[in-house]
Amino acid sequence: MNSEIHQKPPIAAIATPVGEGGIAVIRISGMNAISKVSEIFKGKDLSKQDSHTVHFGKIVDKKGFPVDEVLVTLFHSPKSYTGEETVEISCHGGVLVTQKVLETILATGVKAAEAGEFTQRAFLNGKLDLDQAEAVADLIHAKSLKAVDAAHQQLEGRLGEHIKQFRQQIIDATAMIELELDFIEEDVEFANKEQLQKLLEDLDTEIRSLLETYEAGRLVKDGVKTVIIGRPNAGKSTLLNTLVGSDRAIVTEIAGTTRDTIDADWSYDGLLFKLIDTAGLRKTDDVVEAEGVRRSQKAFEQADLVMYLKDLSHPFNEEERVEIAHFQKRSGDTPFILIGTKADAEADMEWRTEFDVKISAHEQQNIDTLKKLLKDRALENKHYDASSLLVTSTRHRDSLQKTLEHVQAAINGLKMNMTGDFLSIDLRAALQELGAITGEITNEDILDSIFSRFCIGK
Ligand SMILES: Nc1nc2c(ncn2[C@@H]2O[C@H](COP(=O)(O)OP(=O)(O)OP(=O)(O)O)[C@@H](O)[C@H]2O)c(=O)[nH]1
Ligand SMILES: [Mg+2]
Repeated sequence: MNSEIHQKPPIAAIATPVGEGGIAVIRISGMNAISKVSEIFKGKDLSKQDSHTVHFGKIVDKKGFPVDEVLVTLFHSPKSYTGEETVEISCHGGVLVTQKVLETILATGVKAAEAGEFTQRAFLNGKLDLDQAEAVADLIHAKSLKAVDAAHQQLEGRLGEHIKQFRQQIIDATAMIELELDFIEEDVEFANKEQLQKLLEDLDTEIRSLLETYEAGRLVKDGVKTVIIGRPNAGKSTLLNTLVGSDRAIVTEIAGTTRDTIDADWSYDGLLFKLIDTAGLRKTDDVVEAEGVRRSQKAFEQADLVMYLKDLSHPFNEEERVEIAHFQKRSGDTPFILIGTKADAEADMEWRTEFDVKISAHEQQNIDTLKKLLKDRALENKHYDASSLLVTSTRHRDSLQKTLEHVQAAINGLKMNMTGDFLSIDLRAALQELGAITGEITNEDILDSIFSRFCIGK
């Protein structure tokens, strides 16, 4: 990491959420941040205090009127989040008082921070790699405990470690090639060809296995889009309500009650499910209902997990059998769970079929079994291991994918007896891609799009 700290002009922002609370924190970072705060602080002389100390005093405006009683925490450069001189003012947590403290500091000529500007400075000062900075945003936006775990792993630098190891392997390979290039005039046989090939093939395998975690990583980070489909009156909305534990959707005995898709977030065992209740599937002349059915189909197509519900209180008809087979087939690789509902009122079925689970929402039968099944099926065949690192970002996945392509090109080149200088081109391109993940090689656009995801004050 870069140890050279560059201090930019100071910026300030409210770092805590807007609203009423016990305290709020305003953060100021940049060159002379402490002396800027001293201009509006009545208490000890802050310029004479040590780093990592806390001081009680008052914020006063230009005319000397008190704004609030506060605690200020001082961080001398480079020992702060951004690496710059930093002050955190803890004031009373009212919306207006917090705003007033911020305005008072801005009136001294400190600039209001942009979204993610503190973290961007931390990155530019080498306090964090780019993937770690992204993990900070993921942590803030995490909506499930598993997403928090995944972000923590990345923040601790576990992805960075893998990338560094891959880079080292490529550098080793390049060194072997350069050795060959040095002796090319003397017509020396490429002694380490097999060794080089093995090194690159091992790298290929390792990148692949990291890439394979992306599907699970995406589900853990964004949640599992889980669609509930079936005929009208199958008990879809009842199941949604049962899972989320509230009357989110309207339930009636009238077939065709749900007209539009209804979304609800539900967490189970640390995993977020984005449940989507849909309009019952049937042919209809009702324009509104027909649009609802079209939306059900669309939700089905975008799902990560499908629950098809069949009302067990009615025997199957031919149309239903065709429909179930059709959806099962169209699900392809997306897990499809066939659920029998209203098990408390089960009718005689002529057509025996294997339900994954039979439930009764009214009598709470097998609801826990269903919940567990949802989690197992959502992550099955996704190379998910609770303790291992997951690739969760499309940006990282894309860079790893490109790295893999360059490594494969080098392997192919080697097999075709291409000369070392050709192989070096591919390996250098692979290094570039890996560098983009940790931020050693970046461009402005990427940085802007990454840091704009942050909230102001982070
Ligand atoms: N006996 C019994 N009835 C149930 C159960 N679950 C739902 N029902 C009833 O089935 C009827 C339809 O339930 P809904 O949840 O509205 O069904 P839906 O699939 O959302 O129906 P549409 O929105 O019209 O497509 C209601 O009268 C529910 O009370 C159950 O476990 N047992
Ligand atoms: Mg419904």
